[in-house]
Amino acid sequence: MPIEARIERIYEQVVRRNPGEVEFHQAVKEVIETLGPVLAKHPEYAEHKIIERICEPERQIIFRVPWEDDDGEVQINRGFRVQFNSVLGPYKGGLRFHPSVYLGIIKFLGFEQIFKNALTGMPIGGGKGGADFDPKGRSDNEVMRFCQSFMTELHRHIGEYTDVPAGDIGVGAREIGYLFGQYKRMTNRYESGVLTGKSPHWGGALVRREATGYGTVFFVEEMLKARGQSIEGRTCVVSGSGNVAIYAIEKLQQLGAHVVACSDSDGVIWHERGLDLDLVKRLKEVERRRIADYAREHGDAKYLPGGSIWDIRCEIALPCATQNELDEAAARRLVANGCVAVAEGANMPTTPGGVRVFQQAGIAYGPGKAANAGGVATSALEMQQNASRDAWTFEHTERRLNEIMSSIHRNCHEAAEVYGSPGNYVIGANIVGFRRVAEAMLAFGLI
Ligand code: NDP
Ligand code: 2IT
Repeated sequence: MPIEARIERIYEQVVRRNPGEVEFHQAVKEVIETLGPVLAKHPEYAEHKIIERICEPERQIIFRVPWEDDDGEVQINRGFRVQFNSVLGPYKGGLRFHPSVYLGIIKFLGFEQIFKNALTGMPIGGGKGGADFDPKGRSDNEVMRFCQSFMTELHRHIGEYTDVPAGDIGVGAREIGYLFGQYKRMTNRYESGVLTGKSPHWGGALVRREATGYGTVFFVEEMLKARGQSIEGRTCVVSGSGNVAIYAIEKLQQLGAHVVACSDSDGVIWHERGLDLDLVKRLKEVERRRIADYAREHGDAKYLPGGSIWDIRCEIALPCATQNELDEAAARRLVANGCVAVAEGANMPTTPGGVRVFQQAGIAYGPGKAANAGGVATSALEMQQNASRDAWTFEHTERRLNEIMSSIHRNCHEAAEVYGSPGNYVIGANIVGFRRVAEAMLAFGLI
């Protein structure tokens, strides 16, 4: 059967076997439609049905999470952990707490994570988890009780050599603390390496908090360097105002860029003289308020309720909020306004139509599995420090992160050239990640 037809058939099977999981279908399609040239060079991958096996998670766990709210009412949520692929190491990937979570979201994230983690070159497999719990407006005590109930089930499925969760949307240092406390209580083991993103006061790595955002900016630096350009003096917009967005803005500012806008799910803040990052941090990290409140403190900033951040003129755009937040029309506006680089701090934020626009325009486009891999890579550095009971300095860890992002960029850039699509980081990232996983799967026999 011709390779293209074979890939199409695999995709149809995935859709049929996983009905309604549209984000998962999208993520699978985006990867496998770029693998034709690899299958042509390596017929053994098709013979051993490597792609078909990768598309089927090794294990999927769905569980009830009952908890009591502050009014004494019982609440029931649904918890997930999808253990997708463990040929390169223990399952590794974050937990997302957001009301939109269902199996299709967790599977898209877990699938992406396999290739992202392979790209880092570190010994980590791919997994993802979460719950349809909405932390917004919940008290610390409610979040704690939810996390305790979630971990009461999850603890039997994870471990430092089995599966190592971390944060994602709605899960930060506070939640990781409650989850770790309950894991320790359930197992009677101080097993630091079972979770990453811990506070540096009790086993967390310095730089893990900053890593995804910083890493995304390091990736932009590399993409621009490859074109003889740089970040300094550029006007930038960063969507979201959570963990990834905040530290992407911080690194952009440190490198001399001018960041004029960020957002949350309610609206956009546009501050032409440059964002006041200390205020964003206070509003979001400390007080857990809405980005609209930024404009109350800076009269010259504009708040655009329900607005699109991609309408704002910029040279560098970093989507750092959520999936499918940047569609084809938004991509056209960015290109028309002179944008030269887009790197995805979020997972799958650009729709397939948006990606096509960037590629046709020839701008530097870094897909999430390459551009945001600094977060999980630094999680792997945290695991390394936990295993050796060591704690590295901020400077050392940031240098390691920078080296890892450069090497991811170099590998993607080279693979894109070798496989006949120079400058195409989508093809480069998919091929490098896929080949590492495929080679290990071949070596391990039929598993
Ligand atoms: P946070 O929860 O810290 O922040 C999420 C931000 O995105 C908030 O500003 C939130 O706004 C906004 N957002 C979330 N969901 C939506 C939505 N449905 N529509 C519009 N805006 C939304 O999460 P992170 O910063 O950790 O994660 C952001 C992205 O980065 C995600 O795609 C995540 O998968 C990805 N990522 C995260 C990594 C990490 O280390 N944390 C690593 C690699 C990727 P609001 O407060 O209004 O909901
Ligand atoms: O999407 C991601 O890479 C993350 N949320 C981070 C995963 C991790 O294990 O650090």
